[in-house]
Amino acid sequence: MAAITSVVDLAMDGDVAVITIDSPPVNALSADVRDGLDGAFRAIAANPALKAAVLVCAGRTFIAGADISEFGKPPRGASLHAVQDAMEESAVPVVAAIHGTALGGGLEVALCAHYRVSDAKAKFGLPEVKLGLLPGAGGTQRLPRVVGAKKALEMVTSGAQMGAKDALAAGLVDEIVEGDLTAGAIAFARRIVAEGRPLKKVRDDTSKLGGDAAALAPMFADFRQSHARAFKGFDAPEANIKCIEAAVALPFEEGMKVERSEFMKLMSGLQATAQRHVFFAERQAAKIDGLDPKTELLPVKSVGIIGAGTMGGGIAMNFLSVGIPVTIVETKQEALDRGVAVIRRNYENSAKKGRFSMEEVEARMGRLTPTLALEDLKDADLIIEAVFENMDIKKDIFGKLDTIARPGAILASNTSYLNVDEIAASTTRPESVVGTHFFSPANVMRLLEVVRGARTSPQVLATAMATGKAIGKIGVVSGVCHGFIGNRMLGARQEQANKLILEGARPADVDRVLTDFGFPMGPFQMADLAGLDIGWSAETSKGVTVRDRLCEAGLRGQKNGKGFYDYDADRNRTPSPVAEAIILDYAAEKGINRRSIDDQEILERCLYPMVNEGAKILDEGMAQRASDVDIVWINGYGWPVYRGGPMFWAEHDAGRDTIAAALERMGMDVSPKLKSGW
Ligand code: TC6
Repeated sequence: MAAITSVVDLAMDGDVAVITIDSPPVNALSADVRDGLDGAFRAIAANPALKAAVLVCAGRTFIAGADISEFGKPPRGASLHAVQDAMEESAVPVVAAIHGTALGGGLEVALCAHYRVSDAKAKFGLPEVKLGLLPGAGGTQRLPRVVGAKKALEMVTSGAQMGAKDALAAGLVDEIVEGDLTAGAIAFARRIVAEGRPLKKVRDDTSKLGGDAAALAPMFADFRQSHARAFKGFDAPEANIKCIEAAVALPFEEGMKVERSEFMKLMSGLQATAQRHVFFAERQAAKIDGLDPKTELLPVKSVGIIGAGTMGGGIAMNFLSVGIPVTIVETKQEALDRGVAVIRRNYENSAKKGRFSMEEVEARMGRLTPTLALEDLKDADLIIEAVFENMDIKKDIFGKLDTIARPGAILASNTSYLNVDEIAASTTRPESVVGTHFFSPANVMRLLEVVRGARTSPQVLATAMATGKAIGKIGVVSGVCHGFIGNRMLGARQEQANKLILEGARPADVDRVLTDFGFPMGPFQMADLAGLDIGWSAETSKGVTVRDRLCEAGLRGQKNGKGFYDYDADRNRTPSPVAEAIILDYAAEKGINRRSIDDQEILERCLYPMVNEGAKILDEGMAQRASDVDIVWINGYGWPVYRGGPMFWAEHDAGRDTIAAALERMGMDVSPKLKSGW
């Protein structure tokens, strides 16, 4: 084998050249890889004895894309387009041999090979849209020429991956290789040479596009319309659509020009920077300060859950879905039955939507053991308490668990606000206690705040994070403080939202400003959805808050069709005149002078204090890093991903200084880190 660069080798198998990329972790197209490929194709072109070339990757995957860490930096090394041209123009057939995931630039390179083979587990996709980009290495022009404009449109705007079987059916791969991939690819190359098959260039074949521009115009129009809501606020999907339209309407080279110009626009925009930040922030969140990455994990082969309500049931589903048995405990049979029925119904609904089979529903339900006896948790590896948010109840449960749970079991609380150290102190084993704060619906939402108590052991913390990953969550470590990272910041926003509606803004104005910003819903829509009477009861109501008054007037939110909004049978909402009258009366009673409040003030007053709270969380070391705060808000509270999270937004968009100055004008106590940076 001859090393072309430290990460690319060129070897000869008789008259077949084998190029191997070995650039861990994911063989991304770094400058070194591009230089290596450039050198390899030059060497191949200069060797007249060769009959074919195979491109293969070592390690866990084929090229997983451009090297994202190079984006936004000065260009270095051979250009990807030049490498692709050399490959496509090669005088001998080039076969790409694909395993793992051929993503982004990786798939775009493979599309310049004359043939593609893969193993049966390989996956193919153009996920650039998730980075606020489009496949800028010919992907928008070549993919539709292979799988058709419609399928390509779906793939580039969703970033969804295609499995090997579908790829074979679509013509994206020519053969699925059983056994050793490199050997299979070499044999395939020899076969096409022997059969005298042509040098297929994807760029030259328009037969699979599915029609010309006029014929496909209605398809594009429908696609835009049916995805308008999902794409709202994002720049990249529309740019991707335009490029696929260009692939249909224009000759290849012209289409490439459109791709280039749309790519450059996206690349220089803030959204791509924000989405790239989120990509790395997600991976960074898994790293725990001060913890040896080799910390041995505890086994989590069985889980106990206390509470079969909305949270407990949703949490249970996460484990059942990945094959981990769950024992779920309630105090009353009716509540237990109700909880189990909800889990079953959720699974059945998914099965009806075709996500999995009815047998799978039974398999998942078969892993669930409902019980009224806390003692049944004695063998569980991990026990998660998900009961009413009340310290005395939680302490009582943890005291009992201390006597029941096996030594070494992890005792977790799903508390969303309470002091995990105080809960831990009700046991004789605080090192085994950790917070695992799930977000509702717990089977859907990706965020998991893992709350590190003062005495939580490194093993327990590492296992909680790893368990989160195993059930498909993004774990973020938080210290112990009221509301942890997410709810503590939400509190700062809610306080302002509540003041704004008394000072003159309408609930619908506050909601509109925040949904225009990119949140899926505003604070008052959220309150209505959650139920205005959470934690409220007629017996104890003191009538001191607007919310008390709304509840006293029978407004409960979406559940009874009356809240800050009135809801019709289809859940269409209109601002509630009753709620408005209550707010006006309340403001008058408190002597608040109402005034007109513009959208900018609403935005600033809702978001700046939130950022300030995030910065205070960093001041106190409650979050490990600013990007963790961003991940919490993106995955738990619907902060628009294209704005990168509150701390990214403060740093790169709104401006820390601007925010600090505005907060000072509001008379608020400004975090030192907000002034100095984090
Ligand atoms: C593109 O191609 C544009 C083309 C236009 C050209 C002009 N670059 O996710 P994992 C790192 S855009 C640099 O934990 P997995 C990652 O940060 C790109 N680094 O592993 C992590 O580093 P750490 C289109 C990358 O097995 C490590 O690799 N491609 C890249 O769970 C392991 O990653 C994509 O968007 C990269 N492209 O999943 C694909 N990819 O260990 C992005 C990963 O220091 N990648 N790293 O924290 C993925 O989706 C997944 O990484 C995966 C592997 C499915 C390949």
